[in-house]
Amino acid sequence: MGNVEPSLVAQALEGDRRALARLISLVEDESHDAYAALAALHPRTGRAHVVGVTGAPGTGKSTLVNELARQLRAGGATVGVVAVDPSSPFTGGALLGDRVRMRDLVGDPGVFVRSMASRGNPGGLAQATGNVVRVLDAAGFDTILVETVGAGQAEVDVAHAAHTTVVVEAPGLGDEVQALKAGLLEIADVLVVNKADRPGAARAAQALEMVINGAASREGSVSRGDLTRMTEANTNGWKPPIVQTIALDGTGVQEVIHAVAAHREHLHGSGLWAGREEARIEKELLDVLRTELLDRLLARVGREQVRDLARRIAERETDLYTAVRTLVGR
Ligand SMILES: Nc1nc2c(ncn2[C@@H]2O[C@H](COP(=O)(O)OP(=O)(O)OP(=O)(O)O)[C@@H](O)[C@H]2O)c(=O)[nH]1
Ligand SMILES: [Mg+2]
Repeated sequence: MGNVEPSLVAQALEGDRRALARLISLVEDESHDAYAALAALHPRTGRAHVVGVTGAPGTGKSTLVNELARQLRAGGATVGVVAVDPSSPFTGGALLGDRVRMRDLVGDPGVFVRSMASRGNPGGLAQATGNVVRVLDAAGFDTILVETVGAGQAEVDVAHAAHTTVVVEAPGLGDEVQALKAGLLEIADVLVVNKADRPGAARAAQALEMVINGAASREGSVSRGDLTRMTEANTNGWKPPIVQTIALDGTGVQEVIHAVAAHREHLHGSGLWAGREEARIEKELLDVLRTELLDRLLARVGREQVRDLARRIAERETDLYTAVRTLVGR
């Protein structure tokens, strides 16, 4: 471990916000110092409730996360926010949402907000986000909200790595159930129809209700594959509640908080919490291992040889699998 790290970890855990911000930057970059810091933090992790918030662009995720943070805070909980989204108003670690409401949060030691770019993390987005969440967990934040745009698979994976996944819908985006199209419904533990002040919210909620209940098969609007996956997702005895919200003024947000808390109780009560933790850790372990082994191999054989083999495959001198065998050895 580098000289500075032990004190940096200690300071961050004691509530020094600048140390916390520096520690987060350190683990985002996945340097050697980062590994040491993460090892030191590990025994203190595993206490936070990690809540993923995802959905189509513009559905109001950031606004909802702001309001969730504010209302959770009002209830006495401490809250960490990780916004994985370059277009997020959480730019530069500052809360720039609704300024009047945010004034309640700015300067509050019980809230910490961090935004991160969705590109440019060496070990991938999931790994970098996981590391940032671990730091906030160790620092003692009760709930950690992770906002991602449900656009690409990487973003969806990040949201799904949470204990509880909230999928946000909104009416008037040209599609009644956007989350269904994006493959997000099957990962939803709580469904939010935001912008309930707009026409079409009740209809969107009804459409979701039908999908959840499987009744939509008769409407012909949902494919059999979607339904099968939904049913499988629900065999653990949890039916995702559908909550209508107006994130702009906080309407319905307490209900989301209750639904999220109920899901946590469900995970604990059914023994699923430990199972999810282990599955998540196993996946992380494999991801890190994959990155590490690839790095080692590339350090040994060199990029040049990989490029050369790619050229030879393209020219039909060799094939993909023979090339891989050549690279990894017998
Ligand atoms: N009418 C209405 N507008 C809302 C509501 N919640 C959010 N908005 C508005 O919707 C727009 C998008 O809100 P954001 O919170 O940035 O949405 P987002 O899902 O985080 O957007 P991306 O991160 O870019 O995908 C903003 O103009 C918000 O003010 C709501 O409940 N009602
Ligand atoms: Mg956003």
